[in-house]
Amino acid sequence: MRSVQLTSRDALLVVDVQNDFLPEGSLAVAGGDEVVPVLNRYIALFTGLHLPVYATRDWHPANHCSFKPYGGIWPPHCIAGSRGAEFPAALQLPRDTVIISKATSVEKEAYSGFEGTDLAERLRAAGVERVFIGGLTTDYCVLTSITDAIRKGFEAVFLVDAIRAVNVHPGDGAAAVAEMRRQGAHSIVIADIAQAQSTHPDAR
Ligand code: VGL
Ligand code: ZN
Repeated sequence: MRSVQLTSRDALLVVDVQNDFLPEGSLAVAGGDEVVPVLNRYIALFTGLHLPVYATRDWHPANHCSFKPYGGIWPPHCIAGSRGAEFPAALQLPRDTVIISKATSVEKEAYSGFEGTDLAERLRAAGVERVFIGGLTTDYCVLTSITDAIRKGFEAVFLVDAIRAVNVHPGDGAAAVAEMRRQGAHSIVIADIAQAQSTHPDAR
């Protein structure tokens, strides 16, 4: 998309931007911290137009099945209530952000923010038709959230400048981007959001 006009049917969904996915965290994602300032700019644009912001968080029990000691593939991360599960202090989520916790039961993995949550119902109840998705990680929770958003009837847009991949296998992130496009998701960068008109009436 080259230029997007935000409307009252739009929402921002910040996926799993949590300390454990940042470079110092237990499941460190390369460049994970770099999404924070960019997401802050998206957040400012959405809140400036009184559009809702949603944030998912991985919120695992300490013995979650996705953790290596319990048969999973990941180091323990985002344990509910821990420091690592918190949103980074630099992430400027608005006070009224709708927080969606996921993968909260021991025996179930859930990458998508829609899986095992009421996210779709809450978006629909708010009149949302198009969801702009950024955060971590491109190849897991962003990809699966885009897939589910489309499957559940939303228009889905991913924020290419505000996502990073864990890349368990090299190229996973690039493959996920291609897959999201194949599924019909559009992608934008921050400069694609039309915003100049309101602040600079003579901007062209
Ligand atoms: C995620 C790996 C494990 C993610 C969550 O948020 O993409 N990745 N749990
Ligand atoms: Zn997880």
